[in-house]
Amino acid sequence: MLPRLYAILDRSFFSDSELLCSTAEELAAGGVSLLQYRDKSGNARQMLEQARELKRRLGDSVKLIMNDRADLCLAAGFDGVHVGQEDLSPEGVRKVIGESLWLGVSTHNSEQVKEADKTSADYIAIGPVFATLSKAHPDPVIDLKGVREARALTRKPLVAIGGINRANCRSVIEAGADSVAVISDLMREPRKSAQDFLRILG
Ligand code: TZP
Ligand code: MG
Repeated sequence: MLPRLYAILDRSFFSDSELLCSTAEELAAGGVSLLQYRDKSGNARQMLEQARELKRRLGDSVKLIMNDRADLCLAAGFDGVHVGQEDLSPEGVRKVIGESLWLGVSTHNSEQVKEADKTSADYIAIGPVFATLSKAHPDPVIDLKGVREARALTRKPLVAIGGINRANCRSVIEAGADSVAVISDLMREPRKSAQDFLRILG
């Protein structure tokens, strides 16, 4: 089962590796147990270095998911991969990572949810639920209605993403999501914000 809170560390929020890793440690101290590493602009070598550092500092206390890159997931000893609609297909990722590591797939509408439901994905992400500044060229917002529709289309664990904060996260779970993925509302005071989310999501 997925934890209620799925934290995403986006490289673009950090000036250096130390800050990224210490933020990850603060999130873990605040109760985060599932964390995605996301770097949309870095080169593969630097990403691997940073991912290994994260793994070294967090150990097995937090499940680590690599955005986009199955190869870097394996090389860094992560627990899974998260892919979007323009990355390797779920079947392609499975060939690389095998049966046991986690695979998550991003979707943005009902059609994509139905497709993802037929794959071996361990969870399906849906969004953006609300407006977000953390993603370049986001798909149209789906609102809580989109979360409800997605819920009706799959029995796989459902992660909602996009513009989710402490004020609206409860409504997203009530709309049928199992978990909320969050970038920006965890960045200011990571430990405290994680604690807040986990308390609110109970
Ligand atoms: N995919 C859909 S919205 C989004 C991603 C990666 C960004 C979510 O970031 P935030 O800051 O929690 O809105
Ligand atoms: Mg992607």
